[in-house]
Amino acid sequence: EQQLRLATQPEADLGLELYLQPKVTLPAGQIQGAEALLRWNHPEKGMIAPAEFIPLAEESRLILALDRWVFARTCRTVKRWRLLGLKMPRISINLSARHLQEPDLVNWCVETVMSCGLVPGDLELEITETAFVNLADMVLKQLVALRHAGFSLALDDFGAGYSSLTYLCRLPLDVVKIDRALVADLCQDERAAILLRGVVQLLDRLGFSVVAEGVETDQQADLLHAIGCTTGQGYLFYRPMPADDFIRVYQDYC
Ligand code: G
Ligand code: G
Ligand code: MN
Ligand code: NA
Repeated sequence: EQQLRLATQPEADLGLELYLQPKVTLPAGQIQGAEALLRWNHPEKGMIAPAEFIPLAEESRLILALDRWVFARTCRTVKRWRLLGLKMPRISINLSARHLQEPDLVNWCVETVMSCGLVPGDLELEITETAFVNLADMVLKQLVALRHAGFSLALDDFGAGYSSLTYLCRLPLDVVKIDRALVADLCQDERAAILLRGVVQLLDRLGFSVVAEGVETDQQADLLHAIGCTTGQGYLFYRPMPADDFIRVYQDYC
């Protein structure tokens, strides 16, 4: 618990770094937002991607500390940019499923945001659908409370793994992010394109904003646009970059 508290101090030097990856309009590529992604700069092994340590951290309460570090660091970074008079888009932050079991989650998020002079509407929270496998009352209550507090909520990695269409009606969501596996299949396979077109139309009719993840080729961007998906994220446009690089790219561009 002591370590957990220490690690949530955004200035604690743990070798963690905040990276941001822009989300863009399709097919033009105008920056609309950005996702906060953790990087671990290990003293010997160099930069370690979260795919290598997030799954381990998720086995314990360590993930809470890591996510809270990202959350707090993002708030402080946005505060600093505001003080400098810089423009910025809405930033999204990943929250692991475990948070939804933490009774103080909503208060902690609201207090952290407010302590930096921000409002919850400045942020979006991305939650992976594995969080809802057991759709406990607690989980639903916390999502409702987060949204009521003003956070925008995104369902991450939709369409792969444990997806259930019932989540779309039962959860208070603003955004659905289409898993990169569906995007990867898009140009390979006629049936995959038909599937994705239907999914995008469905999400649109239900009133969600739709973001396609893992856009890597012009062909994918064009096809996504053609089937009605107007926001994307992926290496074709920008890789995740240090927060300071992001704000420079964004200012140049405004
Ligand atoms: O950045 P990269 O593609 O390596 O990320 C791999 C995985 O780690 C992705 O599924 C991403 O959602 C997850 N991830 C990255 N940063 C965070 C974070 O701050 N919190 C959580 N919970 N997951 C993260
Ligand atoms: O699961 P989540 O959406 O949070 O995953 C985000 C991760 O996906 C980031 O850590 C980023 O490194 C990775 N990512 C971003 N764009 C692409 C892409 O175009 N292709 C692939 N394979 N991974 C990507
Ligand atoms: Mn995400
Ligand atoms: Na994802």
